[in-house]
Amino acid sequence: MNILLIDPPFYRFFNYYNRYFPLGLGYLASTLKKAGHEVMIYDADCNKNAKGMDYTRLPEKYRIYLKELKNPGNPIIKEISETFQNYQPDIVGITVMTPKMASAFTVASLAKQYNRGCSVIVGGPHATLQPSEILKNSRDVDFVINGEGETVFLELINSLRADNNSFSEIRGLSYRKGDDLVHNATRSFIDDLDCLPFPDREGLLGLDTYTSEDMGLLMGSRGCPYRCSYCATQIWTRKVRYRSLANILEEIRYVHRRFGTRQFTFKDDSFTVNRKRVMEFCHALHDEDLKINWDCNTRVDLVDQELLKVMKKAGCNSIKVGIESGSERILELMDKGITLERICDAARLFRETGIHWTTYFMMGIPTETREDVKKTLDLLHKIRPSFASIGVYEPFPGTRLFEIGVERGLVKQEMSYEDFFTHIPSDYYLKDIKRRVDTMDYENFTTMENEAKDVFHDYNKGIGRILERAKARSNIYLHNPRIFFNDVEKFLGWLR
Ligand code: B12
Ligand code: SF4
Repeated sequence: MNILLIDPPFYRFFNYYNRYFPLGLGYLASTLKKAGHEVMIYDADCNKNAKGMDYTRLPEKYRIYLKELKNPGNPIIKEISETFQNYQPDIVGITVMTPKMASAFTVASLAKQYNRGCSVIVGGPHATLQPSEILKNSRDVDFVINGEGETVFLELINSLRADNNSFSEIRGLSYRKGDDLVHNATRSFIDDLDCLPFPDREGLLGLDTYTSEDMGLLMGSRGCPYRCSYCATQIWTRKVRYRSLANILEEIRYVHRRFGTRQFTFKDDSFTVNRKRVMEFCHALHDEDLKINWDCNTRVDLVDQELLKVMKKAGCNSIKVGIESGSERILELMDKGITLERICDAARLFRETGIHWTTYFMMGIPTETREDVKKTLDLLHKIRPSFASIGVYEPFPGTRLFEIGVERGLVKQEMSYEDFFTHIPSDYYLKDIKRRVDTMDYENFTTMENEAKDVFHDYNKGIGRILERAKARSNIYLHNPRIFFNDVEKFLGWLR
């Protein structure tokens, strides 16, 4: 049985930079291969000739996306159909984050056009949160898998291969039985992450279009103990499960040797949540003397001077943190558990240590006012991060802020199929697209949004910012000039 795993196209429709190895599909592929199945990964969002980079401007182009999804002559749509014809899958697995739902439905429909008999299975964060909505909306989707996918997907594939139609015992699976929807019991999480094979990077179609850095994505833990009210990380639990350090180092060594990777990116939710472990990891990595760099995400309340110094010495050249807002009131509503004082302390630590740090901000939270947004802009200039981005809040199902939106009449619980093809992704789940916040009208909000994005764009354009980033990445530029030219191209696209 041929199995094709697909990350649906999205950024590619706008020619935006997107070359991230789909880690989740990589884990599924290696698990299935280990059990003797035939699998390929098709990253249909991989953009070989990307130009754009300023993601804050992306929503302005979403209309093109909705139009092109329905255009059978679009080169991306054609490429997907051709890939089905060439690879002849019996099973198509699609990964989906909420903003990619219309893309996922489109891929499912193309799969059924290629062969009505092939099974279409959807998994990933959005599938975990809205299984009923997906199955109700599309007859092209046969199964939805909730949560951590490795074991449940393998059981489903084995059952499909045996052709025994016995799905009722497979925990974590949702499907249709006649006109009814069946949701099997949930599945417990994998205890020992070391038992999973490394994600199957070699299984990617078009492997040579990725840079060595693209191959450097990895995850050392699953789960996050925090519960920020906007964050859709429910796919994992509050209990953090860790891979052993030996297992992580082995993957790093392997990827370094196989792809020449010198820049690794940890996609753990909060990399420094266990300080002792990070210290041990840094010492072990330093002793390996691989001359690699790495970056990670964490929180401002999970760093201190000693830790940052040790991380830097072990090759950490960039840290990303969510600041979200300059308004204490909004931070509280976000359940972020951080204060403005803590943010300023962390800013000082990052500057003193000389680590490149990127910050994420948000605006458009229900009840947010112009004064709150002004506080965010003031905070940006006060803390002066190496790079800063701001996005408009998008309500994701399964989050506390989503429920607050529902209570305030701003957000609806479910979307229809038509909604996904008539609403741009940043407006998903809004009851009225002209009512994002309940404190100001649409025109005022849009003006404020554009002003805020301009402030961030101008901030990032500063020559100091650009040099700071180049300095942080000088090691990989020296070893791989292609990455330098990629960065220049990304930067020029972003300037436009
Ligand atoms: C890396 C990453 C990205 C990369 C994507 C890289 C890639 N191609 O995978 C980039 C930077 C592009 C990205 C962008 C965005 N991201 Co993101 N991202 C992540 C992050 C940090 C790690 C993803 C990952 O690799 N996880 C590790 C693997 C092992 O897990 P996984 O992918 O979920 O896969 C497992 C299961 O979900 C399941 N599974 C997944 N797919 C499938 C498919 C099948 C068929 C089956 C059976 C099972 C299955 O099995 C896998 C193995 O257990 C997660 C946070 C997290 N901790 O997961 C957020 C996360 C997925 N992102 C999120 C968000 C919100 C975004 C953005 C909207 C942010 C923004 N505002 O721009 C954009 C959306 C882009 C888009 N248009 O779709 C949310 C998703 C929310 C949601 N409801 O969908 C998450 C959960 C972060 C969060 N805490 O809120 N992201
Ligand atoms: S935003 Fe970060 S810290 Fe907060 S719950 Fe999500 S992953 Fe955890």
